[in-house]
Amino acid sequence: MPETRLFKQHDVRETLSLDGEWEFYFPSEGTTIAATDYLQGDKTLLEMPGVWETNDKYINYRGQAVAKRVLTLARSGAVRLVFKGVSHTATVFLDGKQVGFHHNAYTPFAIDLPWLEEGEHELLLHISNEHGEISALHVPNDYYNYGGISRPTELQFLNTQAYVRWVHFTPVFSAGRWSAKLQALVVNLGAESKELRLDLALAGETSSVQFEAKPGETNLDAEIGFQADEVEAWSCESPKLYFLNAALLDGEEIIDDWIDRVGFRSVRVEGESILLNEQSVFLNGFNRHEDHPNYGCALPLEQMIEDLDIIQDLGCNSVRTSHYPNDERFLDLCDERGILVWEENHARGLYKNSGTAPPGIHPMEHPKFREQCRLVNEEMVNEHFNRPSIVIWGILNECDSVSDYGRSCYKEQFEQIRSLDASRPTTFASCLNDDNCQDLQDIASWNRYFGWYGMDDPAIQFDKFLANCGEKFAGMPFILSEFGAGALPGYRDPVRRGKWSEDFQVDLLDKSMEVYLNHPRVAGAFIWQFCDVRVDVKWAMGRPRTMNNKGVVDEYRRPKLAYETVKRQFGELARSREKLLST
Ligand code: ADA
Repeated sequence: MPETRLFKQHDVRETLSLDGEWEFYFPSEGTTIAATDYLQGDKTLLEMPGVWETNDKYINYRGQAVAKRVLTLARSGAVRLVFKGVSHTATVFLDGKQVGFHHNAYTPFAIDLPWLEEGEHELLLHISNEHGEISALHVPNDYYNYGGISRPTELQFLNTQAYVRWVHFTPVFSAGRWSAKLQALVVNLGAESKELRLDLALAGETSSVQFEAKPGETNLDAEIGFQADEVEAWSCESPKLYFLNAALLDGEEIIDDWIDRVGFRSVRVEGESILLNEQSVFLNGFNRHEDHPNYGCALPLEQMIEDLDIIQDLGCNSVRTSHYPNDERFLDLCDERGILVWEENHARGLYKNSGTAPPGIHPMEHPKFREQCRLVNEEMVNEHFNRPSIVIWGILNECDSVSDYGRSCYKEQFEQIRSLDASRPTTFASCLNDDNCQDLQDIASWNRYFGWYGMDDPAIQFDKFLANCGEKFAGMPFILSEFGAGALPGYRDPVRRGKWSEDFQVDLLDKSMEVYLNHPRVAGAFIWQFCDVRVDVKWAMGRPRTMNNKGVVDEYRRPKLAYETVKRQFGELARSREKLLST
């Protein structure tokens, strides 16, 4: 089984997994470490993908480390170093020379090396999970910023210096037939132009493009049309997937290839509805962090499978990747299972005095904020472009959507996202009543904790909220993007003295779901949250166990009392919608 995806992305291009044991070198307490003299650090062997927090000695370590691996090349040639995720800032050195840099744990990056001699090479990653001027997005937050090579890593051997970077697929349905809009990116690492051909194959149809590959990047457009009965739509009920094959030829020789899996589905908003394949759909599910005590944020595939088994057992058709782009294997599973995904960029609660920055400091005014958001957005959309499961692009969860400056950031990012992909609706989850950005998005989404932050009754408060704020998002779909209650695992309080018991969570979720799953103005509802997760120690006072305890299962995925309530409520929703569809 390939490590980076659930299927082989290359038959011709040779790939070598770099997962497994890495040497880590940590500086002594309170100091830093440089890649150039890493040997002065304390050496520890760690299994990657992984995070150093799973080693008790480093369970609370916030700082730098150097990870080392020796590469052995059986032949000289061009290679690509592909990192699916390093948490959270990586500077890459090969044989003592810096060859790359990447910031953000949640998006992949790759380093192209036009020529590497056969034999042994020393690969070093200088990794930091520090807070402060290094990052505007990895800040002390209501989830934990881990340290390590948190997602799979591989070495790719290129046959020549030209390769297929990606082929973006956009399904188009018109006049009863599907067609595929294809946008390929070919990279030539050499100094000379080459006459090449790109052969594309999808669902039994093909297309070829003869072109001149100049040094650098070449963008190619193609289109493939299908007869009405040639392809089956991708849907929740029938998530039909097709392989998209790209072969790069020099004359008649295939010099590189690139394979992806795609689905034919359309998604758009119409009035207050969200339409999937022209059918109105209600998104019901969970907000899910990538977090587990045994793995940190570096969840193995089997944990992703268990999480989705639980999510589907509870009757969900949707997941929100709160609050960052997710592992590609998780998205592959959602593609296979017909689970609708709201994927969002990396940001949470970046507004003044929200606790994500020193008091009085505006976290979105961090000098690196706009550039780091721009890169995350670009990497998220470009790398996850073809996932049929992703039906919504989200940005900036509960950030400053009030001030003129905040609005300029939202506007800039929605424009960027749409310029990269105009085929999916956009949204952001707001929590500020004087929100000033509702007109910038396609879908309105609000986090509302009636009954938790305060003792309000959701039934009364939600209608009051719509009366007060509904004008801001009139005419567009509305999603309840977060609602929920904290429950300490094992704390039972049948007499309902107050909050934090599992009984209180049962009552509030039951009452809230009764309102939100049946309200005519609501097109989607996501419980906060799937499982309990570790939070930064600075959040400990409001987070017993230094955890966010609003999971319906605990951090080990052990069901709380509310599990059965959620399953009943989502079950009733599914039955009522089936009835609706059958009439
Ligand atoms: C916010 C935020 C979540 C989480 C939640 C909570 O809505 O978007 O990340 O912090 O509140 O648990 O209060």
